[in-house]
Amino acid sequence: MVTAYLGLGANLGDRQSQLRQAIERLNQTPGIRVTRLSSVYETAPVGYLDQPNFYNLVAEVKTTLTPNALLSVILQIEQKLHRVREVRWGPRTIDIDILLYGDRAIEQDELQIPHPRMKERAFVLVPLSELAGNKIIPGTDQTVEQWAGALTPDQQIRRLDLLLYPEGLSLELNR
Ligand code: GSY
Repeated sequence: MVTAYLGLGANLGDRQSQLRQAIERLNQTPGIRVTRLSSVYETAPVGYLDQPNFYNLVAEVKTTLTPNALLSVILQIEQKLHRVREVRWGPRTIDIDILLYGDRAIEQDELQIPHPRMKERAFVLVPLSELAGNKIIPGTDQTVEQWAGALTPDQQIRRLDLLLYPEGLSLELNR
């Protein structure tokens, strides 16, 4: 069983619902258990700027899947949620990135872990700090919190007072 951290983002349609559906599908997949969620943040787009703000969060999962099997589950979930991705870096109903997978470092064409751009992104480092601030990012000698402290202040990010799982909505976390 490996602990992995996934970055989730949505900026089309009902962003809260997209995130919730993605989390539920992950948690329903054999070999994946969603164990903790960060707060949800509203974040200004990075990269391609002419698009709506994102809702971002990080999910901690425990998994028996290999990194490549986890990636293929993620791609299926993105497709099922009708991800629209006409512009590279452009708007999407849902985007799920594998940020960290245990302490592994992986360099394949289709899969790089740690996620290659995570160290510069407030929308990743700020929510990830809530769950794994003391974790060293493999391939570097600094923790998630240290990387977060080195971010430039220009990236707009706002923690939302939003409960993704209000009472009555079922996600059997820690099952
Ligand atoms: O890599 C994730 C997709 N993405 C995002 C995102 O999730 N949030 C923000 N704020 N900007 C982004 N640019 C891209 S690409």
